[in-house]
Amino acid sequence: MTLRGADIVARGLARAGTRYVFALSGNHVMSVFDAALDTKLPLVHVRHEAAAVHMADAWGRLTGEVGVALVTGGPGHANAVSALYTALAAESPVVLLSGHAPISELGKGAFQEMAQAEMAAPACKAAWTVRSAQSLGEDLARAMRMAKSGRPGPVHLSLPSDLLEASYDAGLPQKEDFLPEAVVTGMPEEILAALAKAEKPLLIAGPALGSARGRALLQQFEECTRVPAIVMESPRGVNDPGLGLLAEVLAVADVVVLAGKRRDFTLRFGAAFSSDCKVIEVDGLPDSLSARQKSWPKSSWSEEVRSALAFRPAQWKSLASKPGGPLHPVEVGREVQKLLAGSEAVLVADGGEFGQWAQATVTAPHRVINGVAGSIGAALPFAAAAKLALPGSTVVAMLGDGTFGFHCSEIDTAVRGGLAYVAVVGNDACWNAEYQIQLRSYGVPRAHGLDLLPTRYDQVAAAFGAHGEHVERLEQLAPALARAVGAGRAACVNVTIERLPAPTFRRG
Ligand SMILES: Cc1ncc(C[n+]2csc(CCOP(=O)(O)OP(=O)(O)O)c2C)c(N)n1
Repeated sequence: MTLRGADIVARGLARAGTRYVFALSGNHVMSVFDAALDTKLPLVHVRHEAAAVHMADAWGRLTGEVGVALVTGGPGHANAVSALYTALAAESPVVLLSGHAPISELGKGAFQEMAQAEMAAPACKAAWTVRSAQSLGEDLARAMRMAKSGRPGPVHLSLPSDLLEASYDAGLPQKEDFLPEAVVTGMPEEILAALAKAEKPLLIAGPALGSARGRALLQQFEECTRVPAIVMESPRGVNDPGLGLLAEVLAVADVVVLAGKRRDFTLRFGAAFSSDCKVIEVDGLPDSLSARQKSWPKSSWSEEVRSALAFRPAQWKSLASKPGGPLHPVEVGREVQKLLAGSEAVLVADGGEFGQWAQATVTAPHRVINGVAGSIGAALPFAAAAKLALPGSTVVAMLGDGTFGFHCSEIDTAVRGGLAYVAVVGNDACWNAEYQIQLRSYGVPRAHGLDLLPTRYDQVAAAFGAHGEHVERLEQLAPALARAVGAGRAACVNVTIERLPAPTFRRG
């Protein structure tokens, strides 16, 4: 069968079961745009290449399928690279396909020629340039397999435009060729034995288990063993405000299994545990079947841990914003929580201090946060992809005003695509997380340069065709959120909030 290289890519993606390709056009990949027409592969055309990767990332986290991004070569590819780092730290299965200068012109000063694979490599599980038409199909299948095999993560493939545009007598990889390699699950018997003998055992999982499916698996393990299982996926590590008094729990644990969780800065490189705590690192997942064969001691430890993680200051219940505004972030969280009751609801949280308040005050069955990478800006692409992945769900993104600026043009993508989410912008006219660092580290007189304008982001959103709401006082919030949810299209609720440091928890 004679096919263009671009057809091999488009048909290969379709055969792999790819439901959407998050793309930004450019000379090097127009042949793939053309080929996508014949395979009916839907392209979600975004406004910045990083947003394409962020959307593929959220898709990967929420569906467990490989999220595919397609961008052009050179600067288009370079724009996409920073978003790979977020996907890498979140252990999200992503494939970035970037067009590339033609092989026949390399080294001669080709248009947008760049060492693309080398540039992407540090932010990927693997990155390479396709070298021949014969290997194109297998390269694609290998990239898709690698993204999902073992610990998931992003894989990059550069596609020289001459290989895409020429025709070959070539076969396509089979469906099975795209499937991930079988993962060895289960935990060695001696690790289960160490947990069973411990008085205060913990299982700490890495971000790959932060999905709804991963959390269900951990819950099964916890129900069967009574060993508390905790996912750590926040850049604030032991101070993750979504995990209450986690630091206290870690400090008294006697056996900790790190399941696919690195002993990195989020665990203070191990200093979060007491010196006599036994810490075991393992890559396998907890397997409740083999765990079920053991007898597990009864104790109150797992309840103690659950209540520590759920700890929030008692005064939050009665906390009120100043009359006439601005709003306290706890009150914003309280109202947003009411929207997220559905079984498929999604919370996206991003940005500095407001993102932390969001995670401390709001829970949802699905959660997409900026993750261990701690990179801000992805909220709006995340929210759009979440609505595509779970079309029947309520999707709420809570983000800071600085963060809004990174990808606000993706509101256009959401409006064009009919993707109805609600973005709640905590507007304190400041890059507050960094402002708080200045206050803490250098003192009030040396705080400078971090103010933003109290911009009407609701009007920015409205200009892109979304629904806009502006909230300055508490009594305006609930009706504004209700109108935003009811708008049936992307909506932005711009809320004037107090400029507060993120919450940290102490007992008493
Ligand atoms: C890509 C990237 N750039 C810069 C930073 C540093 N940073 C972290 S939080 C923050 C401020 C965020 O401001 P905003 O979104 O308004 O939220 P706020 O802290 O005000 O609630 C900055 C600049 C980062 N983490 N990631």
